[in-house]
Amino acid sequence: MRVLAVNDISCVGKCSLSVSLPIISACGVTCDVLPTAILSTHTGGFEGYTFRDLTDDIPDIVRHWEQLQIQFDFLYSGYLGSIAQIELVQTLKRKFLRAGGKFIVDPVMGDNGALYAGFTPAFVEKMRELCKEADFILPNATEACYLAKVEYPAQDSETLTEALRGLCPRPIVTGILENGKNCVYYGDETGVHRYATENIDGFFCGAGDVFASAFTGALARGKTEDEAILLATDFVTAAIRRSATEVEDKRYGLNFEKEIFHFLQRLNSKRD
Ligand code: PXL
Repeated sequence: MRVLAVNDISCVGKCSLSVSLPIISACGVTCDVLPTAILSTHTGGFEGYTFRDLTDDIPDIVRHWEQLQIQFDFLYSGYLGSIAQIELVQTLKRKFLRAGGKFIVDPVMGDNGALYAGFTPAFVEKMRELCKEADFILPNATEACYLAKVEYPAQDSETLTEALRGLCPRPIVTGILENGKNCVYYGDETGVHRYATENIDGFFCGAGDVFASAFTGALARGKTEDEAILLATDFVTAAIRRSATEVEDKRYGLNFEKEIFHFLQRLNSKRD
């Protein structure tokens, strides 16, 4: 199995490709990468970060891959820096995702009710278009509200998830706080389902990327969507639990590394 991860490289801060590569590779799946930008750190709380946009490099990369006739089983897109990059991902899907391959979109745009630095309503509109081409979308609660055009926080998570089914057949909404639990709501043709886990206070940049990478890796290993959601949620929860005490400055991301082993034990167990 071969995954193409399209995401930025944030040199420091453990998010995006810095977490996708180790997690997807550890799943026993090839993780090829297309970096969309290189930043000195992610944008979540650091001042003065650098940002090199790699959009202009992508057409030559695409041409070379066309010569090699590369095909991917999974296309997973994360942080995209511009509308032009969303259009490039649409091109990548057309050219390189094999027939029957799966397209997973993590519509990285915001958190805590607000868009991240640099994102605009026009970007949200374009991201909505990309979501319409996806097999799975993985918004957090904030991104789900922007995509569904409802005020944050949504009053009813089931209705929110159902509304997203108008964009994509399988929306998976993460980070919904309900009665002291951290919930994932996900929808399919049979309805809307919920997986609730322990909530641990504290915001960690990159948690969504750890979830999306583990979910993609587990799907690529042949797990069902339900199984992949459970495995990815439990992995992120364990990493957050550990990081709540181990990581003083939350901007530096999750200590997910020591939880990979347990995640893989479950991934590789026949019973899961
Ligand atoms: O984890 C999401 C993310 C990815 N990439 C960059 C970010 C963020 C969140 O802030 O800034 C560059």
